[in-house]
Amino acid sequence: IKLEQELRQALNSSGQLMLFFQPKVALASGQVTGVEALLRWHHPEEGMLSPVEFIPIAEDSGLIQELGDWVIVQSLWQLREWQRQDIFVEMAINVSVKQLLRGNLSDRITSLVEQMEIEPRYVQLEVTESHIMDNMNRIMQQLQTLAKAGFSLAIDDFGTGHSSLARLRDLPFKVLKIDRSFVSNALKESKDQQLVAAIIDIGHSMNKSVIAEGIETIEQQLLLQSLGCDEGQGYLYSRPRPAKQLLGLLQQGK
Ligand code: G
Ligand code: G
Ligand code: NA
Ligand code: MN
Repeated sequence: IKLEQELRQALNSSGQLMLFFQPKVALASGQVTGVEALLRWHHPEEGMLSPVEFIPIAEDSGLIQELGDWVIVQSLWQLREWQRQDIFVEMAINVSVKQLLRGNLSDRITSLVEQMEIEPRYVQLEVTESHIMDNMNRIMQQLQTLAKAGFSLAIDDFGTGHSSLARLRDLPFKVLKIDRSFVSNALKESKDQQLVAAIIDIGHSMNKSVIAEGIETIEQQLLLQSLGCDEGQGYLYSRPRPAKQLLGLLQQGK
């Protein structure tokens, strides 16, 4: 309850909530293709809190709607700032299934990108696999509306949920993100390596682009490259950082 009240206050005051951004790179060229926005809460007493500590509280209390809106507005604002500096990358925003179930996400985000003069194809929404199948019908409808409006959709933490492959094929996801637990084990266990190879092939056979998260070493990068993975994300390229600290990296490829 205390954390919930404090989160409510954080939303109404300035400076406590902030977004960090982590680059995604094309494995073939090394070019930065996009960034993922990752929420941070600088709590006055507890210090920096990870979203895993407060997103569940936000989801249970309903605050996730307001918090999710804050994240969307801030990340679109940053995307527009970069575009003004002639930096065109995709902005990936994590959305909770609770935000999708509310039902008007597509309308709200569409009106925001219109106001800000951002093309929706630069905006990617990441939805965690494990929560999708629980509410399949309503979520399917929301995802289709978002895809029709031109947004790009990614299925996050793939491999940790229990998706039906038939359903997965029919959902309008453009991108499949392999959960980082598989990436970190791929070099240690040949079974995990085979699993990663299989996930990449499944993704491609469904016409999806595949990104591996949690790449920390050159060896992991080389392995994923050799398996035909399209993109990578992880500490090898950059930790999540404030926008200012990423400017150099984003300008490099230009
Ligand atoms: O760096 P990391 O600690 O940022 O993120 C931990 C988890 O929190 C990840 O599963 C990530 O997807 C999730 N997360 C980060 N930012 C957001 C956000 O803005 N909204 C939601 N719903 N989840 C987020
Ligand atoms: O669930 P989601 O995939 O959105 O989570 C992203 C999480 O992974 C964030 O907590 C982010 O800080 C973390 N992360 C990003 N890159 C790496 C990495 O290379 N190694 C590890 N261990 N964590 C990472
Ligand atoms: Na994510
Ligand atoms: Mn993930």
